[in-house]
Amino acid sequence: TYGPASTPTHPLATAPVSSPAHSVDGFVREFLHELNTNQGVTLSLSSVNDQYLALASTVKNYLMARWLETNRKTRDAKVKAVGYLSAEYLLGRQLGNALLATDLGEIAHKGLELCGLDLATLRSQEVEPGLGNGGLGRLAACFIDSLATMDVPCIGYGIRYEYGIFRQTFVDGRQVEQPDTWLSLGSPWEFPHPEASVQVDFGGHTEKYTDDDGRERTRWVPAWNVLGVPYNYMVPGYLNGRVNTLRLWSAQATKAFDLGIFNAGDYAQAVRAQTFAENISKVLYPEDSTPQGKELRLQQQYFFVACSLRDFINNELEEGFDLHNLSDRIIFQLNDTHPVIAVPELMRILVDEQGFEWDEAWEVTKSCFAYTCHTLLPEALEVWSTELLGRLLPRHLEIIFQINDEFLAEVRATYPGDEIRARRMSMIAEHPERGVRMAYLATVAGTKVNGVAALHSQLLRDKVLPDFSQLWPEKFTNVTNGVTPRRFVKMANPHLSDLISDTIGNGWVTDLERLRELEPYADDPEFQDKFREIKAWNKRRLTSLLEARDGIVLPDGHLLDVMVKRLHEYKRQSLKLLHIISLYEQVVSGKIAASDLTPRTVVFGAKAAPGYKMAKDTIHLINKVAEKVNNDPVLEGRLKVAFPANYNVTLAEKLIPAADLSEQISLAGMEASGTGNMKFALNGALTIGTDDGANVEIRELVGDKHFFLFGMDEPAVAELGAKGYNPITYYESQPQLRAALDMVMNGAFSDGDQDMFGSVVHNLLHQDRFMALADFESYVAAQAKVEEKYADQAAWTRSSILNVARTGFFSSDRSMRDYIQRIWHTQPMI
Ligand code: GP0
Repeated sequence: TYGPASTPTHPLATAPVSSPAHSVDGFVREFLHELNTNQGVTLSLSSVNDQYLALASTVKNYLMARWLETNRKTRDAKVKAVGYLSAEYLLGRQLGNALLATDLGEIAHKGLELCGLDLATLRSQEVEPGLGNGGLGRLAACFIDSLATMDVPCIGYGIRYEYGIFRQTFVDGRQVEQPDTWLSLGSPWEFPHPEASVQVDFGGHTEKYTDDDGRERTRWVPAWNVLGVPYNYMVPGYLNGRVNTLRLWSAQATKAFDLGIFNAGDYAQAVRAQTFAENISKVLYPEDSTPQGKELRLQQQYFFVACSLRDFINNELEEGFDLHNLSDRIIFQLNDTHPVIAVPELMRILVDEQGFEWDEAWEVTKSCFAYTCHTLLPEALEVWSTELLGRLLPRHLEIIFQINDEFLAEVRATYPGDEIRARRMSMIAEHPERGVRMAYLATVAGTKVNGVAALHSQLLRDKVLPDFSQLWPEKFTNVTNGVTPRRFVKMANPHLSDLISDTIGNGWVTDLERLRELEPYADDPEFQDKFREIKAWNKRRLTSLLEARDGIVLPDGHLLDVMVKRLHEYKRQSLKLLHIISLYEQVVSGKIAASDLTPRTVVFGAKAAPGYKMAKDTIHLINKVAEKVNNDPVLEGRLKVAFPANYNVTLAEKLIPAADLSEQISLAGMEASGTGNMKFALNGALTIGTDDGANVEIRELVGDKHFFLFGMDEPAVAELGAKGYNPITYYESQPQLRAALDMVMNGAFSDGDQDMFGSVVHNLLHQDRFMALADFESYVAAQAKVEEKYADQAAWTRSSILNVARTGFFSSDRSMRDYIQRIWHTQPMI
């Protein structure tokens, strides 16, 4: 326990903490003070990193009083809070967001200028905390931003990975991963609290015993343990004085790490073994949508969840709360199945430690969790082998078995004689090995289960969890994802933000539906001109960045066509690539003149999971196509392919505002939601996309005329799948497609080597699980419509403005409102 050490007696100790003066002068004073006392340098001798660290501390000092006040206020109000449990938070850089939240941007700029320093230079010194893979982790970051801005008490719980998502480099066009050493130059945004560490147990066995009241009880006798050290991060609301907390856990060895070895007296071996414990929070698993079933991963999951529950419950007990009413105090939102082991953990705490009866504990547990599913891909649904689970967490496996037994009894009572159904619904899968279906456990335990876009939630009910939605229809709901307008419009697109604010006022930043008020300006030539000028400025900004960052030169005046997201077959980067190859092939073979092409630059950004061969081969092929296309004079500079390495949040903030065309081309029924799609539309890019995920809702909102729809819809995909899909028939019947694939096969992009991309082509021709070939014709036709529209700049700009005006729905503030109303039943503090 780590309560206050003493009751404060000095009057200053209870006086409100004050912030530095909100003025250029106050800022400079604070900054220099930080530089001197924290970095231990004078301005004249300081490095850029010193200056950045001092700047970060300065901004933190402005937030500190609000953070302390928020904590006090929330503690006193005794309201229900949200505990967001997520294995990933893809935060992006902190400094810009903190400046925005405190309205210190201008002041910092001027103050640093007076010191002879450039704010932009210091900002680019920050290494972003890449503690997530992609959409799922970035969503968590948007959500905690929105909750703080909406004055909702929330604590985000996660893992402080020492190495975040790998840094991607290209060697001869192939992806090579480098470790992400994001902590190496200092970590000014975190506050470690070793005194508040908690112990987490693993392994061992369970035993039965009779307690003093003569009750049969179970106890877990673990074999080893680690310490979880909390690191707190500030999560500032936008200009509202609220600062919530993100608490990330770091694993540290305990003094008695392996009880067995210590007892055997082998001191050296025991100390060596301790470093093993610290591996738990060492590195983020870089697989997106494809769990590896690795033991260390399960350790990570249990580690952060056990720390978080312990942390929250200890606080409750210290405040004298009755755990029977835990759901009046907290709702734990499970961000996918990664934290689902929290369910048996809470049961274990209540039953084994707090002496609850099983049924009593289950009532509490059932009301404290809700589950968000982020996928439809069967291979993305986590199943932990009972062998592994039982070895690592023997007591939890017992608890899961008991939850399952009672659940199946309920199923059998509801559907007497339907044993097939009971087996289908069991949390325990029997094949290919015995394992726990974490999504089923989450569904049974959660008060609510939600998908992340309307179509996804529908398919979740109908295809992934049909038996469950039949049994408990009211349990299922949808919350369409959203993105924070602070980071992705206000910060990322400053000139557009100014134009919007000049036109309709400031309110849109926290009430994004107000962008609707821009609609009347879509036809206004003067507004259109300004809007186009801003897009051009964003393109110039991107051009200088890519030149400095990657040595990539973007041509002027091109349509900027952007596809940025994880490399995954279902997202179909290969379809985009086939389009590029096809354009190139038509020029090379003389079917069209280069001068007939709409000048276009295609930008890719994508990381592949290190062990995902097909994804890595696709990256290789994109780079080889880029090399060829970019250097062939036959194209007269009208087609360019750029693939900057290491796409991350920082690059996204520059890339998205510059884009004209947003590629959202997954096979219908495969992308749960997408969130990049929302960021592009909000920044005025038009979407070319399938009827998938949140694309459906984007199209409905912006209107068909302002969206380039193509491809099969989900029912058509299902029908073709049922009929039997044979990709080779498309190759045989479509000359343009055939020519493009032949070009790859003949070694046009591999210096004549016909094997290099053999597996990619072979896969497309003979398997093509995500039906890229089936949608090729329709995709190419939609791209022709893109070109036609782009030729009419006024029409394009009008559509672009309407995309901004009509996509305010996709603010993560709205998502949070939906969670609050449909799932959490929490209240803002105001
Ligand atoms: C889904 F299953 N997502 C997973 C996963 O393991 N990782 C991940 O990032 C994504 C979906 O693919 C999404 O459609 C969705 O918008 C996002 O989760 C947030 O819900 C891609 O953006």
